[in-house]
Amino acid sequence: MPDALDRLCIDTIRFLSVDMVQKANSGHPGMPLGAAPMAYLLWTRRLKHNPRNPSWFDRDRFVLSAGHGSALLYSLLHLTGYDLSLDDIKQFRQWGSKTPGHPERGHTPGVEVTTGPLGQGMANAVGMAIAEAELAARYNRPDHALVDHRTFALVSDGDLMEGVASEAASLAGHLRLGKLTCLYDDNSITLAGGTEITFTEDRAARFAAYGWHTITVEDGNDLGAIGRAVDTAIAETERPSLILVHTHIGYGSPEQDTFKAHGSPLGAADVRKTKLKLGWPTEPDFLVPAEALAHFRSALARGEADESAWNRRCRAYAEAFPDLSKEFECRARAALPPGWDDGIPVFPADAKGLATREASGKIMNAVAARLPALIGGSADLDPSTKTALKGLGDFNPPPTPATAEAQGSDGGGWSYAGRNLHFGVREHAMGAIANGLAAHGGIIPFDATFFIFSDYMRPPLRLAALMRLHVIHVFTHDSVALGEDGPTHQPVEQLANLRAIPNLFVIRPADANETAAAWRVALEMRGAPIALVLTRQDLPTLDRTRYAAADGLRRGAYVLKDAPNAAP
Ligand SMILES: Cc1ncc(C[n+]2csc(CCOP(=O)(O)OP(=O)(O)O)c2C)c(N)n1
Repeated sequence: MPDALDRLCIDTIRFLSVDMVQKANSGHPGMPLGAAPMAYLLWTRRLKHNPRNPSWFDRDRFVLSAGHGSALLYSLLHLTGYDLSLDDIKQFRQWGSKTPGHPERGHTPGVEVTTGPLGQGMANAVGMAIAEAELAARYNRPDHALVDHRTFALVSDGDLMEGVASEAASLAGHLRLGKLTCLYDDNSITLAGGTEITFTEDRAARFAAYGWHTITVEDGNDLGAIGRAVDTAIAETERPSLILVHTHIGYGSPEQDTFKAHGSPLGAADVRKTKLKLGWPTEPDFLVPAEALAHFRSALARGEADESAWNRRCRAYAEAFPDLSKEFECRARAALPPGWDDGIPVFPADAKGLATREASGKIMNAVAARLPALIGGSADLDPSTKTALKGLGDFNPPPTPATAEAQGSDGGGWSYAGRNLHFGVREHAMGAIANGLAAHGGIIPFDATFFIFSDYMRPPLRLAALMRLHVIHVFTHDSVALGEDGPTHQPVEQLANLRAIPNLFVIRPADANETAAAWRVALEMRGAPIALVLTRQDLPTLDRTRYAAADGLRRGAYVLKDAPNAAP
């Protein structure tokens, strides 16, 4: 059981969160009340982070997948010393504040991803764990662990009910992402009722079947048990871990264990009752006892020491492996290496021409060797989307007899250093995992599928646009010339649909040289996702000595050829 200081700190999180929701008269008090102990333990004893530098590359990543519990995250950020003041906390859910209703990447220091649409964060976390595994495999050397961090996610019933979480968890289990740990706030309550009316499968057995390691903590207030579970998860390097922590939504409040505690302020009278019940002073609101704050703020010294130690490791690495170090540093800065585009082909004029998917595949393969950050794959469609990076390895756990003989290799061996991601037929998770790869940093992710199946990816497409993530989507089999598959495979409204998403750049090149220009735009882009919409059928390659240059595409539209007498 927690000692007095632990208890004081946990209750500080609880009541900061409750007071935030109460003052805003809006928000979700139930989850922070129940999940505060696991959050406290993780953030003060296990999470490697530096509150003074939220973008430190080798920090552990923490994703609050249950974004409605944002008050919990803001409490942790404030208390451990991020640039988020008590005044910011008091402005919860107000227009223009740093503490919006759901966590927003790029808006609040320390928020890794925008969450709120349930299930997405968990899949983002899978992407982050893939990013870490790839970077570690490519750059780490014996005695030089340049990349060595974990990904933690706090997930709820709603997260685990969403299909995207199942897709992502299935892939994570297959990939044996041992540095991924999900803490599941297993409280048997959702927004509109108890889980007994909708969600009764054995979750531990389900995740075990995906290939996860599962641990159950019977009492979500038992810090010792939570700590042991997290340590067991960390020690398990071969499988991702799901820690099922039994908690009580709205812990200590008159609404405890009811769905009423999920998403409504407790009300002044019940806030008071809850404080009295848990032995907390009823006044003032937003109380942060000095002793608790001092304890939380020890994260600052720990974080600075951890980051300094990493900086020393980076210097030693740079001496031992100067070329690799430069390459890593370039990736970490999200820069394009000099000469990255030297190999982009110029396609000669040709009346028959080629499909823009074909041109795209040639362009990708022409730049990939010089651009190690370019990593991605398709939802089981590379032969059609032409997105395989040939000879650059297949991302999978280190070879086993099964994978050594496996079909579908793009060449270059099966390992975590492989740059071809095989997403399987999982478009929704593919999009969300790509967001996680981009949010992690060091990776320019691409994904690919038939244009029609972008419909299966709309939630992560929209979130990437909101988060300003650099993700490249390759959508092929555009137009009526998609082939013989019929109306189910026919994109009709998809182009207008994607173009309606603010901050998603949609490019539909008209020939091979425009495809090259489109890939330049896509790779040089910062702070936005791009969709390249490509054909299955051949398109004539225009004669650019007679028509305007293809890089007019950069302007969004350009005059290819003036009408005679300038009268179209
Ligand atoms: C995709 C999606 N659908 C619906 C919602 C609305 N919503 C917010 S929280 C929630 C469920 C809450 O249950 P749980 O995840 O168990 O959280 P808890 O009640 O334990 O806080 C729902 C349906 C959402 N945020 N995202």
